Amino acid sequence: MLDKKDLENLKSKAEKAIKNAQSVFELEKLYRQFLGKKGEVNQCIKMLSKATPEKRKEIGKRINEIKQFLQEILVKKRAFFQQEMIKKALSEERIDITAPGVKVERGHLHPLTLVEQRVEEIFQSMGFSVVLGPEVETEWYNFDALNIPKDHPARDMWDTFWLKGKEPETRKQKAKSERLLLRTHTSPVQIRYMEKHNPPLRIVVPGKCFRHEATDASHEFQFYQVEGLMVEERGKISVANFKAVIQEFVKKFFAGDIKMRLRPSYFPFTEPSFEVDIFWKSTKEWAEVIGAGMVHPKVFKAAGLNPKNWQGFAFGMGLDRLAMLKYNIPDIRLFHSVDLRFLKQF
Ligand code: FA5
Repeated sequence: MLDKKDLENLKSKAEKAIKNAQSVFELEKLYRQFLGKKGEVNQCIKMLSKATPEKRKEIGKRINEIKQFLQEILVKKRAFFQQEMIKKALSEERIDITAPGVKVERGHLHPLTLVEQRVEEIFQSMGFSVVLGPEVETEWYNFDALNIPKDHPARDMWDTFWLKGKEPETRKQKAKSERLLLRTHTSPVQIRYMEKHNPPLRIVVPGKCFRHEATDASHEFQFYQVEGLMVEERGKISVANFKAVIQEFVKKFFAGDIKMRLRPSYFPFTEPSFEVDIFWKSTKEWAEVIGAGMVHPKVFKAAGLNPKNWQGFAFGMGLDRLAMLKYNIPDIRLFHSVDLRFLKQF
């Protein structure tokens, strides 16, 4: 038979268990064990039916007190767990607005692209248009039309990557060889452009060139040139114009005093020809940067223009060499080294 002592034992057992509960889940289990429909408190209530009326009143009252008490401490404990969870979440998810942000890394342009853009910008400001040409060229455009015939010793100036393809068959093809190669310079675009456009004209042609040669600090087998071509009516343009344009370019490109010299040279497609050297302060040496000259009459003829009417100058500058001078880069091979320590400096 249920007596007071059993009730007090139940109360202290439940109280202890609730106070020691370690989680909400445990608490829910204890609720079911003591206060649920089939829980221990309800069991006691059921047993009351067998008690005498006085006892039922007395013990019933105590059971209700205990039930209420257990419900209260359970609610308190549940609230405690909820507070703990909120505190934990707040401390973990706290946004510290004073903490320094994580810098988003932005990509940037390759130094050769930066130099190409700057070169284009300067020539555009002098009225030149930017024109492109194919990297895979025919023998005719790369050599013959530029007055560099087969078996001419001048061809040795340009060690060539030849591409597999059809050997010339028809007479037309023989006259204008369609043997394919990787262009060794940007000069073939002079012919391509003059075939389609009547002078006067001013163009610059940036682009990739390829030469079958050993690499060193200033030579790559793949590098960039910017071709320049300016054609006017005969008698209206001379070497003096070339010098003025190049001096203006160099002044703007290097933004300051830079020593430059013109040296006589030889190219089959210009007459007279010269080389432009720029003084490299860090090595105290002259660097060969631009090949140039007055367009050869045979080049005009090959492009379908009458050299009696037209005159002009052309030049081809090494873009990589310009970049080396501008940024003081000691070795041309760094451009394609994919070395982030190098690239991140620009
Ligand atoms: C030429 O290629 C001529 N087509 C330039 C020219 C154009 C002359 C129009 C007259 C009229 P050259 O081989 O010197 O010339 O090359 C011109 C420039 O390209 C050089 O001064 C140099 O700056 C660059 N260059 C040549 N070969 C390499 C190489 N292997 N690696 C890096 N730069 C090179």
